[in-house]
Amino acid sequence: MMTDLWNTDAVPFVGTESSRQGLGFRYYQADRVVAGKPMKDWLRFAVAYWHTFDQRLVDPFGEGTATRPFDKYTDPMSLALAKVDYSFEFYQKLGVDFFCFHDRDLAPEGDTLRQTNANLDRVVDQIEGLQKSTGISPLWNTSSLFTNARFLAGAGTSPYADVFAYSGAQLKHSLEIAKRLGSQNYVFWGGREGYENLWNTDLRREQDHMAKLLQMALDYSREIDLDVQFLIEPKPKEPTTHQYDFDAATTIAFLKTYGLDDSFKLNLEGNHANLAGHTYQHEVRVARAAGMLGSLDANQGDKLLGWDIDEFPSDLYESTAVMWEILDEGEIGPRGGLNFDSKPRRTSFTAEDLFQGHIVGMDTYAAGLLVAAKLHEDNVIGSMVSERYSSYDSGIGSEIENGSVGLTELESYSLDVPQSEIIAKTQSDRLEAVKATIGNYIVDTLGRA
Ligand code: XUL
Ligand code: CO
Repeated sequence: MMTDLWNTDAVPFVGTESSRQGLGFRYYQADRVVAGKPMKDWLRFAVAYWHTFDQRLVDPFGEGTATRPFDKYTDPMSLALAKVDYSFEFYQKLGVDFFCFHDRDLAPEGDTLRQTNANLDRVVDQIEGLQKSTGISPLWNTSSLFTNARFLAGAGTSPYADVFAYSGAQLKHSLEIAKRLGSQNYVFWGGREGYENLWNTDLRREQDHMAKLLQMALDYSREIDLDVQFLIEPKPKEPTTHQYDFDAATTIAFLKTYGLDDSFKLNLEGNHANLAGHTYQHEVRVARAAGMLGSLDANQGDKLLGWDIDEFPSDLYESTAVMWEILDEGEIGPRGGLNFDSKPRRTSFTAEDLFQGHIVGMDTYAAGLLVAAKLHEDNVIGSMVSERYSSYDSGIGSEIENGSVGLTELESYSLDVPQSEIIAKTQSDRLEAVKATIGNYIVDTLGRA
């Protein structure tokens, strides 16, 4: 179907000859095999519909600046249908196999849910047709249970039962769309599932209600035989002062409290990790430790801004760290991928900037994959970490791990040992050298890529 709606060529691979960034991939080659798998299978890139096709680049102080080739459509339904054509050509030109969307990204709301669903179904018909002819499909979809004014105090956690009811009804249709379009995952980001202030909040009751909504989604997915991996996307704050899915650890505890941990995994986002006071790598590692890594929203924040600016990722140190985790895990998640929950800056307002942002993001993660593969190949991290914990492999360490000793045995083991002997069992972590080694691997690996 490749027409020329965007007035842009398909993005070529240009390699690393020139250091100047242009509209070509320096590192990403879909079929290049790295650590036993083609790059496209490690990375499984997805384009976020809301940022790339809907976002006008507004901020709290200013109107949108974006210029898009579909701006000529003024009627909301004609625009919605046209955008689908533009979106599929965009995926094809970029060479990505997946996209992600909220229900409300696709079509305008009507006065009733019935009318809204009818608008949505027309657009989904169009998507279904293009999926068939291109093979491009949703990595995940979700329901926007936070944009409309009815969700001012939350959806599943709203104090108003009619809003909860509407949320469930809206969610039902999103699950049906997931089935129809063959989404691989279904995401819940609790956009307003938190509180502004504790004085007027029944925190326990709100969390019980949230768990109920998630359970209803699981029940209905069984009823319609929907085969998706359910994901929760943690974020600590914004829009509410405190969001219940604060970070990976809090979300895991919530899922375990309500017995939902077998049915959900996590979709982790770089900028959200920073807002929670964590690195992206931390969030991925916490999810891995709990066996709950599901998928990734690839973006980054700004060190100087304390809000969710969703920049395209360009930080090689961060992408190396994240891809190291993924290589160590063997995959992003059973059905995971890298969704660019990213938008160009407000000053980068042209259609070409949309391509440029994705190219930079894809190259940043492809470069991270190359560096991480080399770190794995040379067993740089693995040998350092196993050496650091080797005292648990035998003697008192293995007795601690296998549970054959208690405090009494530890006391007799330690009571008369001189301080100097205990201190002599510790070693320098050489952390400065470790950090420099990662930097050296980035420079050296990419220099030879
Ligand atoms: C908001 C955010 C969302 C989710 C999907 O910060 O990340 O776009 O990814 O609702
Ligand atoms: Co996100």
